[in-house]
Amino acid sequence: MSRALSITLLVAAVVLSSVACLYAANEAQQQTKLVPKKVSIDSNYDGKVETSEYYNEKGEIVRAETYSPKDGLVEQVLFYEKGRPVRCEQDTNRDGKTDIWIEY
Ligand SMILES: [Ca+2]
Repeated sequence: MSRALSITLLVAAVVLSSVACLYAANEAQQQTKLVPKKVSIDSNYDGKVETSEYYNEKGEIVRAETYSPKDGLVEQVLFYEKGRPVRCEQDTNRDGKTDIWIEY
């Protein structure tokens, strides 16, 4: 194998591996952009959602709603900032209006 051919093959290998790394890095970057906006949870497997969680574009949870198992109305909303709970609002008498506010 001539020296020129060896150098050409070496350069080609370096270029191909660089392209493969760039492609993998780009793909990983795109995967990190896939974050849920809403997650609905049926924790007791009865086919009805008890909790819905909402997320911002960074993938941080911003709100979680809990529904009454009797009528499906929202009975509690938990608000988050930077992934931590900061406030909770509860509707204990099912009139659709908050009657308990909790700050954390
Ligand atoms: Ca359920």
